[in-house]
Amino acid sequence: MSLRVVAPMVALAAAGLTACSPPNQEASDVPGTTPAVWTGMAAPADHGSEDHGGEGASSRLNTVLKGADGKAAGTATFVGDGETVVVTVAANGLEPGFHGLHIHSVGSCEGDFTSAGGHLQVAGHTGHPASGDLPSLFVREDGTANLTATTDAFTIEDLQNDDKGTAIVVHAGADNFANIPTRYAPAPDQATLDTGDAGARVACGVIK
Ligand SMILES: [Cu+2]
Repeated sequence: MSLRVVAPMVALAAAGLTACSPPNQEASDVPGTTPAVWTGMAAPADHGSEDHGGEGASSRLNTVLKGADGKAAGTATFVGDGETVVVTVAANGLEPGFHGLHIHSVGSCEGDFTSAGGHLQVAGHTGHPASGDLPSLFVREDGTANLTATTDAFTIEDLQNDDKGTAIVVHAGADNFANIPTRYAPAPDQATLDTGDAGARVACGVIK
């Protein structure tokens, strides 16, 4: 088949696709359905040493995750370059499936972890997604999970806000990111907007 024949066919196919958009596909008008976060970037090279000062140096924070039973449940690291933060989580001992994952606004992981407060909002930011919203943690059948995500919604400095620090929290359930299509009226309530309905807190790590 010559190129001359192929080209019009491709054009036709493309036109056909556009015409076939589902007619009943409503766009959500709830802001915050697409977190300003993306995954898929390879984890940064780990040089196995503390960061070296000097120009272009990245800053790094580490935390150990504590499970609801008080046992170690993995680690999280945060590497910032001034504009983005690469979050790397390696967890274990969790229920398989998707779990909400957020930075919370208080560096405290006591009891049921409500001591960690609500989702982090950096200075001057309100609404959804919250600054601390992260892609969900997918736990495998063996209870382990690995995630690497890059965000520009907060900086390493934001994680060390004031003296209270922040915390990374894994929730018992999946996060809906307040993404409730309007056909499920009424609109999401404040609890959904604030929490994504991800349920109890099952692992927590203080970031300081
Ligand atoms: Cu949370």
